[in-house]
Amino acid sequence: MEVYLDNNATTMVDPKVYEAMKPFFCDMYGNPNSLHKFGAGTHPKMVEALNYLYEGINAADEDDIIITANATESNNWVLKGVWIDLILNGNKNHIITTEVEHPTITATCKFLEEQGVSVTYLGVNDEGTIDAASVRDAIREDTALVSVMWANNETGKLFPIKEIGQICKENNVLFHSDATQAIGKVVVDVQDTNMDFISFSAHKFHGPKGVGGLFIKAGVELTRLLHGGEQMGGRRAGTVDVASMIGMGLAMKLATTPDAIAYENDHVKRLRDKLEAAVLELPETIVIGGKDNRTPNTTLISIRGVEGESMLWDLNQQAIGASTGSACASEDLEANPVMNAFGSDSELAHTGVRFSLSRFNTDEEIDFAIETIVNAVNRLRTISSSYAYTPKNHASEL
Ligand code: 7TS
Repeated sequence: MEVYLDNNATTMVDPKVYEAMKPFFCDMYGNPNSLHKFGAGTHPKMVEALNYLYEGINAADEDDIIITANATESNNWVLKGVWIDLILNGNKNHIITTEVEHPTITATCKFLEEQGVSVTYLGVNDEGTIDAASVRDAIREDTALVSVMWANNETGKLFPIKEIGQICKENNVLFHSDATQAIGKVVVDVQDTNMDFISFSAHKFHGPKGVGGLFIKAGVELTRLLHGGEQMGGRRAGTVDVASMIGMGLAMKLATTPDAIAYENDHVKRLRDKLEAAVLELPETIVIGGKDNRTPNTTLISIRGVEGESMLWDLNQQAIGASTGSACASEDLEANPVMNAFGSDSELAHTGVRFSLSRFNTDEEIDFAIETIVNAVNRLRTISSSYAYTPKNHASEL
């Protein structure tokens, strides 16, 4: 049996999405900007896809949703666009974000700091989230943008987006949320939360890789970063990947209906909780950030005495895929920055394993995963105890 529990890294394309994309490779392959039937013939399906995207996040008709390459591009665009518009060409110089954003936010902020922008990185509390009031306290006269993720990719923790949206509105500051890990897991409503921008990536909700979106509220300026074409209403140049856009649209529809969200909170959450409860029966195991207020599919568990990477190795031997942190960062064995942000000791930071489920996981898979995890922990703990390993000694060596 193969068990895929790394859905926060990426998801399987829903077979229905794959079917919907197929005609646009070898049959309806025209450039959508061409006037002939090969090109313009794609428009009805593209419009349908766009409508699904609008409905999925409750955008208003006048708002914009720009098709991008992924959340990486959308996040970079918002930060660099705001820098150009309000900092280089305006009188602002400050951005507020959190310490636990995905590197597509934090690394871009570091780049902007090198350009002279002042950035406040809000720390998280014991539960791995921030208090909305800390945003209010950090806002200054020259604050251009607040960027706070909707849900954390490592812990699944949800942020107080609605309250932060209200605070930003009251203070006349632009508000962006990286909703990459929230779409399809919880309700993402851009109107209810006073959002100016949100970013998302199709492959996190059973769509194809290499396509994403940026929601821009009606009337909000954002300098274009890609010049040389009038696609996307002139906001982003480049021939649109028709198949991917259509795939993303259907994936959004399938992931965001009330039934789909209910299924996440019922089936997916039940499986996650079952897995988590079984692992927590092992001594010295904890859920990083605690169990409250999370996306239904994610758990980040620390198993004391078991190095995360060793655990993954054992799991992989049994064809179980999980991760220790962002797949993008897993080639280096640096302690996970999100865990460091919790102020966790370095041992804890090296022992986290992330299991992220999807609607395609089954009870049988989870039972097999539980059995394999328990065996792996017992094996790895036996090995580490033969080295007279104690967490304290280990910490002082680092
Ligand atoms: N934002 C968040 C919150 C993410 O989790 C990721 C990917 C991205 C942005 C970037 O998405 P992309 O489609 O542009 O690559 N996160 C992860 C992860 O947690 N493990 O692997 C990739």
